[in-house]
Amino acid sequence: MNLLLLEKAGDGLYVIKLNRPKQLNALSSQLLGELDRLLDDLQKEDLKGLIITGEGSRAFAAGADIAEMKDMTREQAKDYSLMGNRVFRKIEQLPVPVIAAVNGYALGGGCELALSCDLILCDSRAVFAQPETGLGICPGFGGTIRLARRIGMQAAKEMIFSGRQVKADEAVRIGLALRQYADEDLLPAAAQLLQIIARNSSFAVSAAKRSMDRGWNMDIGNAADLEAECFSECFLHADQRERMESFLSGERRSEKKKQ
Ligand code: CO8
Repeated sequence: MNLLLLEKAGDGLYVIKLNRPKQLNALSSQLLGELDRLLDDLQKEDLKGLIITGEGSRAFAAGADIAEMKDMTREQAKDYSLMGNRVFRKIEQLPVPVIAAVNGYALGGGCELALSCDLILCDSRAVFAQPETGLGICPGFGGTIRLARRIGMQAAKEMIFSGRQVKADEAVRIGLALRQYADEDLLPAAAQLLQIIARNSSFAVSAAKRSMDRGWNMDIGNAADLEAECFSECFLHADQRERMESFLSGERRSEKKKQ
């Protein structure tokens, strides 16, 4: 069985669906391997944006595969953690916007997968949690790193120490998810957002992503230097001149008024 499904959501816009619905899309090492290869393949295409979601009506992903993990040695557990971290880092570093469309459970590794995406949109069934400590482990696919960056250290510690489930309304309130949609509206809304972003210069969006992500952990001085780099690189691209010329000629303003 193919553990991933790939669909198009527009020109250069793709949807990856995790496809193990009977296991609530648990992230087996086989699934992670397929995801790793698919991300490489997509980067050879004219990739402009990506949505990651879960197949079926119950889960985005209910975590790493517990059946696979149960009898692991320390070395195997480390390899599994490193593999998940490498794939999620690849998602995070894609030079295009990535949206997690969380449809149902996003638990453990599922929540960590969503956190590696730029934006998290969810439906009304969404449930986020880091239940690992209840299983005798700590998060191992980036949760101890990215959750605090998204919602703050104290709220992240509460989620990770307690394993408490956070439902859609609360997830939006605490900034874990950006917005909540009716179940059937989630994927169209994610696709529409990518289409809106794709009207802008993909080079400029990528420069902004790079500056924001890399600058996050820098002091303000170094982050400002990095921003100047990213900003000035935009002037090497034809988009900048074309778009500014078109603005000044009035073309762009009349186009915007029509939208
Ligand atoms: N792994 C493997 N199988 C799973 C998982 C999972 N994470 N989650 C669900 N399944 C399977 C169930 O075993 C069941 O299979 P079967 O039908 O063959 O018995 C099927 O999916 C349906 O699940 P349930 O019968 O349990 O469905 P319920 O509606 O009763 O419950 C829940 C749904 C609440 C989502 C429940 O399935 C659950 O609690 N799942 C586990 C959630 C969890 O603890 N996730 C965290 C896992 S640990 C993790 O993600 C660590 C990440 C870092 C790893 C680092 C590498 C070392």
